[in-house]
Amino acid sequence: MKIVADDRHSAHWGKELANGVFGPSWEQPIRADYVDAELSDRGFGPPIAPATVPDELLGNVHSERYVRFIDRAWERWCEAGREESGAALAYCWPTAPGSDTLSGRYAAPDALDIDNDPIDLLLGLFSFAADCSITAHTAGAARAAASAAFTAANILSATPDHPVFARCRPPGHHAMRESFGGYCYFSNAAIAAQRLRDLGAERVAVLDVDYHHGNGTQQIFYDRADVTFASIHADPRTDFPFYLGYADEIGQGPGLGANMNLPLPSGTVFSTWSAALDRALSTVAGADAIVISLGVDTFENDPISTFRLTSDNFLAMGAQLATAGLPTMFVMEGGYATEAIGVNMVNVLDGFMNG
Ligand code: OKP
Ligand code: ZN
Repeated sequence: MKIVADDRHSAHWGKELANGVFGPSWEQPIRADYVDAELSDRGFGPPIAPATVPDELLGNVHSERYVRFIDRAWERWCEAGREESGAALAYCWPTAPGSDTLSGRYAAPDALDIDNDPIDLLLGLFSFAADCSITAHTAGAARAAASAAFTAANILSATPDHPVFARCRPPGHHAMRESFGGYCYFSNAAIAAQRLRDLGAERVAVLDVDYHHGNGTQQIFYDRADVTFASIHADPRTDFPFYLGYADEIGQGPGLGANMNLPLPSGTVFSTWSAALDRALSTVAGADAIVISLGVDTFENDPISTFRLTSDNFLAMGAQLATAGLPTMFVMEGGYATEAIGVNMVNVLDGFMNG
């Protein structure tokens, strides 16, 4: 398996509003260090340095104005005299008028000015959750993660028989076309899927096994038939992102039938989870390539999750994913039991290769 990773993530450590307290995010730099160490210990790598994701691709999967906002937000925050706070956070969000909760699309003003409109207006417009903020090094890290996913897609396209793992940080699957949240800024998996399409794959599947619903990736492809999205996750009635991820979200327009959500209850163990994976695999069958959004926050000791997968279950998960028999790349998403994330993440890769 080929590994794509670099260290530009390390200066990004956002703050999150959790339980009324604005403090350090669960999504912290050491997560990647544990994964890198475990990869190296178990003979994966050495890591390949990513090529830079083109602005055109970022602006296509997201939008040019959103990418510019992510690039400029910290400077705008500092211009407002708030550098001491350490992280830029929204406090006012657009609500019902003109918004469409299901698609995640809302009517943003056309004449937005990223350099001059109030930073609080822009932060609210371009985010959906207060667990996610922007620091001095966020844009660089988010671009590096997107670059890793882009590069992994390039490699997979050139050598489809060789699986690839993009060790992305920050994660991506919550990032919508024009909205950050859930520790995510750019949808790394969507960028990889679009890149595979651009390189000639006719149908790409994104399979999201993170504990949380991949609302961003879903939204980006919701009306498209060429990218199928399937996700196994905690019931959004009880877990983030709450407002998307229900089983009746099945795509729309040309994308009708190309979206599958498999929400599972709190306390889910691997036998149940694995049966859901079989269902998800049946919908991705026939794709030319598969992008797996790999979060290991389904782990029994994850501090913000309630599923009960064991470290050994991740080996079995990898082996089960391999039964799809498709050109496969992995994009790293969540996992917050930091000291176990390396073992759990690499167990999936090991099970996939050797299961
Ligand atoms: C990102 B990824 C609890 C956490 C609030 C929600 C979870 C974001 C998960 N205070 N943040 O899907 O792993
Ligand atoms: Zn997650």
